[in-house]
Parts: sequence; C-alpha cells; structure tokens
Amino acid sequence: MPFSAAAAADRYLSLAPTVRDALAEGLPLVALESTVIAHGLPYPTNVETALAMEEAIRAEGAVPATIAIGDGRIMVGLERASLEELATAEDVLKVSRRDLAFALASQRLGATTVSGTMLCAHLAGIRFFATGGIGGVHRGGESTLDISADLMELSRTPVLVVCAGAKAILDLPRTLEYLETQGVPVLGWQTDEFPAFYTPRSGLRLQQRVDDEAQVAAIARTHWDCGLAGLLVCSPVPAEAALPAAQVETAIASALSEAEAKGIHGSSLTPFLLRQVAETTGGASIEANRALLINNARVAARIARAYGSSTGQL
Ligand code: PSU
Ligand code: MN
Repeated sequence: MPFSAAAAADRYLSLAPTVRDALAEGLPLVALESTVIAHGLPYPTNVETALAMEEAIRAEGAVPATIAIGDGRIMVGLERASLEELATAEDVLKVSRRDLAFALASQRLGATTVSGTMLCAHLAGIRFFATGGIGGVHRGGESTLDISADLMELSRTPVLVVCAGAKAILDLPRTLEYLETQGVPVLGWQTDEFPAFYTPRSGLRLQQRVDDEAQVAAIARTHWDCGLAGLLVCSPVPAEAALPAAQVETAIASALSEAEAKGIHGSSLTPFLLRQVAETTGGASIEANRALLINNARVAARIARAYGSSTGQL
C-alpha cells in the first residue's frame, strides 16, 4: 500500500485529550522533545524542567505536546506518570528518524531527539517545537561523518524549531555551513550571532535577525507557502544564566578528550559529552540548560500564537 500520512497517524499516534482538542479547535501548539528528559538532564531536574516548559507554554496561551514513544505508539502529550518513567527508566531508546520504526515495532520506551520529535510533530499536525540545543556537525565530523540527523530533518520536515543554538562540543562553523547547504533558514532571535548554548555568543554572524514573533510567523508562513521545510530560530541563553565562555571551553576540551580515550562514538557521544560537562562545571551547566529550555518554550509559544493570526506580510 502506498504511504499515507493519515493512515500512519491513525495507526501510530496517541494524542492526549488536550492535544486532540487543541488540534480540533485550531489552538496554537508547541511540541517538546523527550531525549533531553531521558538522556540530557539528571533526575529530578529533568522532570521539573519538562513540567516548567509545559507551564511556560500554557502561560503564553498555547498548548504543550511533549512527544515520546511507548507501547508501539507515538505519544503526543504526556501524562505525569509517563514523564516520570522516561525520566527514571534505564534503557530508554534514543529515537531519531533512523530509530522510529525499531522503537515502535519493538514496543520499547523511547525518547525522541530533535529529528524524531520533528517527524512525529509533523505527523500529528504540529508546526512549532521548542528544544535546548540541536545536534550538529561534530568536531572532526569532516572525517568521521558524525553529523546529527537533526540537520537533515530540518531540511525535509516543515516544523519550526526554537533552540539556543548548538553546543560548542560541536563544530559550530561547519554546522552552520551544513544548514545553509540544506536550505534551512537560521534566524537569530533578537541577536546577530549564532548562540552557543551555554553562552549567548559564538562569534559566528547570522544573516537573518528577527526581533519579534510576528516577524517570525510571517517568515514561517511564507516558507511553508513556498513548499519549503524546517526553520531554526536561535534564542540565546538568558544573560543571568549564561556560563563564562572560558569555563565552557575547558569543560568541553576535557569532555572531548575523555570521549576519545574511552572510544565513545555514535548516538552515545552527545549524552556522554553532556554528562561530562555537567560534572566539570559542578552542575552550573545544568542550571543554564534549564533556564534556556524554559525560555525557548516561551518564545516558541509566542511564535505559535502569532502564527495563528499571521497574514504572511513582513
Ligand atoms: N544537545 C543538547 N542537549 C540534548 C541534545 C542535544 O544540548 O539533549 C539531544 C537532542 O535531543 C538532539 C540530540 O536532537 O541530542 C542529538 O543527538 P545526536 O548528536 O546523536 O544526533
Ligand atoms: Mn551522531
């Protein structure tokens, strides 16, 4: 049988009642990923942060939809119990595009990455998504070819992702080059620079700055009217939660050499590097991560709301 998105949605999606109602009524929705809950932050900060992101979205008048995989279904909108399970269970699969069918068919518990979440949000009809940092081209990626599936997903799936840039554990200049090659708009939210996750600046200039949600909504509508796919909105970490750049560089350098010494690669590399950085910064990185996630949730909700009344005029 030929692929039909509606049939796939029927068969695999489990929408929470709040999400189903919001879709039916045309209310603004914001998707949230679950890899950051299962693999990106320690317990109980992960649960607290996930709930605080949902609350920030509601406070802006939009509806949150945290996405994960369980019992052979794509869950869109999580109950508190599922959130707790994801946050504490061992062996939660990390689900990017590659892993979706395996996770569904094997009935395993899975946490979706940026690429997995975009894909599932699109199946559910959700266009806006807030995360912390996207994956990118890893340092040395020109020879290892370790390039996150997140970048390719942005080039093929029409979802707007709000992030705080990408971590300097990655090769940021090559990440931006790759996004340009793939035709992904990278919009600086009230900034002229690509943010570097823990720090607001990377020294890399962006071509396209946006200053309010109406402007972003108009660009997104135009992009999608033209049949194009994903967009990235980069919102810097709030100044009061940013880490000193020197501290971040030292922590990253030691995390990278530790990963190399232990031969860690593939999908375990990002979670390993994140844990190492948290350890060497004495948890300061976790506080920054929490603050920027909540901030991004708020920005995404404002954009989703503005999109509801956008005409496509800049
Ligand atoms: N960057 C972060 N925190 C995260 C991730 C990335 O600062 O939790 C997660 C996201 O879910 C992202 C994924 O989509 O890691 C990328 O993994 P990989 O590098 O294996 O593609
Ligand atoms: Mn990778």
